Amino acid sequence: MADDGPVLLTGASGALGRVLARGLADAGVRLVLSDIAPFPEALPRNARFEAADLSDGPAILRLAAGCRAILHFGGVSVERPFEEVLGPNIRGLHHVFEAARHAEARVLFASSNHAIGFHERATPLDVDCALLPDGFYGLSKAYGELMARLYWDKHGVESLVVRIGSCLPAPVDARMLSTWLSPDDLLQLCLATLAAPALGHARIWGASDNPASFWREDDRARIGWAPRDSAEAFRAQVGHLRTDDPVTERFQGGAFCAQGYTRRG
Ligand code: 15L
Repeated sequence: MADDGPVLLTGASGALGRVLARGLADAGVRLVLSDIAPFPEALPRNARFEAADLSDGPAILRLAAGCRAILHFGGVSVERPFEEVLGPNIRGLHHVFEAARHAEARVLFASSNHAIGFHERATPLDVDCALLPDGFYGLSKAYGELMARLYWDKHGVESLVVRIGSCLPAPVDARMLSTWLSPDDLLQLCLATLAAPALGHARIWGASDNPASFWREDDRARIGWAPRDSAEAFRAQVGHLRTDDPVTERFQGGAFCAQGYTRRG
């Protein structure tokens, strides 16, 4: 993809957003950063910041105008009541894809393993597995994945759906030996998404090269990305860190599945 315009990064003030803003700027990407919260550190070079609420359609259209890509990391990122998820993750997602359509920009949609969280850990999954959201947050990610598909089929908006596992500096429990995505592998994925000559609509598992992964086939070959890190290096530190909650330990989504769980049997 020709470097003929800046890239809009939503959710720029969050933990992942800040890492990506720095890394992308260091790689020479011109950035429009946005978040509902102020950017809490010095702006990277070649970046400007504009605060915006994802629920504000005209603001998102304005921000994306002239951008070649939208890296969409904004919105609610943990399980919350439906009414709190609705504005940023449901309406906001529509605004992001409408903005991409108008700007003729490609989209990287940061989905989550919580779109498929109710699959059992013992069941290895390919990326085309059934969507089994584990809460309203996961449901909004499943909706986002389908939104990406709709905008490709109907409007030709290119997109990469990344079903992110656990993107933290290091795994913090045994589950993350399966789900961890290193921040550097994520950065390389964003750069590959921007560089891919043709993206079409692709879906990949956002996880490092973890031998204990729950996940198998996806579309990564199409964008030329291969993770370089592995959670296995942390096994000695976190391999014993399990909960005593059977729902958390049974399903891929872990503690998100157990939140508000009332099913008997
Ligand atoms: C997510 O989607 C969350 O945004 C993050 O906070 C982690 O909890 C991660 O999933 C996970 O499943 O570990």
